[in-house]
Amino acid sequence: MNEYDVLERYIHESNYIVALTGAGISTAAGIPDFRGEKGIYTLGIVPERVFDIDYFLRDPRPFYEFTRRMIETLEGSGPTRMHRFLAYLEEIGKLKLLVTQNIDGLHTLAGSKNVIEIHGSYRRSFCLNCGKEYDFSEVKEMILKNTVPYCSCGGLIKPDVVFFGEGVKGFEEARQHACLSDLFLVVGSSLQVQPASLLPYFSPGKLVIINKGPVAFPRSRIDVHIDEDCEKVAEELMRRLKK
Ligand code: CNA
Repeated sequence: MNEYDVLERYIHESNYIVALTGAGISTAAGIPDFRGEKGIYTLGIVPERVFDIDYFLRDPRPFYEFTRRMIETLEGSGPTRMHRFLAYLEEIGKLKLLVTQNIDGLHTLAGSKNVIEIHGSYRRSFCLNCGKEYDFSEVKEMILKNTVPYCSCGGLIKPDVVFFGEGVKGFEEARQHACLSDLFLVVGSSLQVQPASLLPYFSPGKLVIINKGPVAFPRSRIDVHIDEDCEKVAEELMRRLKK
């Protein structure tokens, strides 16, 4: 029995799958991750600076430069095979919750409905001065023109994305689902960012990692680690489950 056979069996036997995804699921859509082989660290961008709330308040330009690149990339791509595979697992009633650390909105675009975006999203933005809410389409125009978005009151606009130094969203709900899961999938995450990386500890079920490279999690607690490109894994699993 190879690791695909084992995972296929786990999926058949499970009724309550919870998945945690990270930046690695979106690299095939052209968005760089943090710590992968072509990740942001290798591009000379320091995530702790770009995504740090205190840094952002002093100088929001690097964050909006990253965002501009991400918007441009997403216009030419879309959800990956793995995003669509996870939406399919939900559609057939197996996957009960998807927790993502990503801020690119690709799970929703792929059709997933039960999603907790634990690090927030770009869907809504707020003026840090008067609190006025902005829709993504409004700030997008400003970002694409290479301008930092400011409110009509003069305040800086910040998307509802969780920066280093801010609290995450929906952790307690995600933890409760993890406690009920009989299979927990980690897809495209190095599990180095807390508290999201703690969620697999709460699952009493099987733990399967689909990630190229190591993860910061005790090997003894992992049932299967498929150390391959998640697009290849999604293609193989789709072939097996749809037959
Ligand atoms: P990470 O620490 O960069 O880990 C990503 C992991 O995915 C690495 O171990 C890679 O080797 C692996 N990987 C990359 N591509 C593939 C692939 N095609 N198939 C299989 N494995 C692959 O990122 P985490 O998500 O663990 O860290 C959490 C951070 C990253 C969160 O705060 C995110 O908001 C943040 N982030 C999000 C995005 C996005 O929204 N797409 C992009 C960059 C960073």
